[in-house]
Amino acid sequence: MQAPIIAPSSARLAKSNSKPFGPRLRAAPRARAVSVMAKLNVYVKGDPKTNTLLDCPFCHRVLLTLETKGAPYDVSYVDFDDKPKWLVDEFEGKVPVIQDGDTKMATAPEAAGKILPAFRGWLMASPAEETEKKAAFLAALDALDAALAAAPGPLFGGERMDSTDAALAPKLYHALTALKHWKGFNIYALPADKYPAIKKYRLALAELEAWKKVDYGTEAIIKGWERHMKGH
Ligand SMILES: N[C@@H](CCC(=O)N[C@@H](CS)C(=O)NCC(=O)O)C(=O)O
Repeated sequence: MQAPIIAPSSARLAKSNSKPFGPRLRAAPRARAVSVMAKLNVYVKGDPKTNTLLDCPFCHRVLLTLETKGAPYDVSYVDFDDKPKWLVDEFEGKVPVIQDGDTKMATAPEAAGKILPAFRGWLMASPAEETEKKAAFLAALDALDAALAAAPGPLFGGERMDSTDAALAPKLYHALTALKHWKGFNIYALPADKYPAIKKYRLALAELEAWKKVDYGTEAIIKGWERHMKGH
């Protein structure tokens, strides 16, 4: 079998993977920031019998990021012909899944990518769909809060925006503005323990010069969605 492409890490990957689905690593401390958290465990597409990394570009991305950041991590190889039940039940059978202590999550882009479709789904829901679409949006927001809580913080990119932030922040802005206007959904009216990472995220964004410079304002968002809702 071909050696993994990421040669320097392969020895470490293999060594750290003696028990692919065995008992968890030591529990992570409560804090979630990358700089202080316990070693992450990344579930990737691979062959657990030979500890070989296989061809998943999404896993590859996560591994490259961790390597580049120099963050310590373990790897668990997932045999696609014999996936663990939790992966199928909780993550549609998809990798990568990043485990931080007891928390398992899909990648940040995955959590971030669900916000816009879930928001549109709720905004445009027919009365019969309302409950289901609202629940789907709240689930997407929960997943985003968990992903953000595990990020360097307050942004995915730390103090500066990275490409995930640049893609996500405008969509989140639209979602929270339009849902407040049309559905009366206001995260700031919820208890403090609801969406704490998203609240921090938005505060941090509002302080950024880059954000302030190209902010078109909530009225423009409402006008824009008003047109979409009329079918434009
Ligand atoms: N949007 C996800 C995509 C993950 C994904 O689609 N992974 C593929 C492997 S490349 C997968 O696990 N597919 C399940 C299968 O083919 O059984 C991400 O960015 O992490």
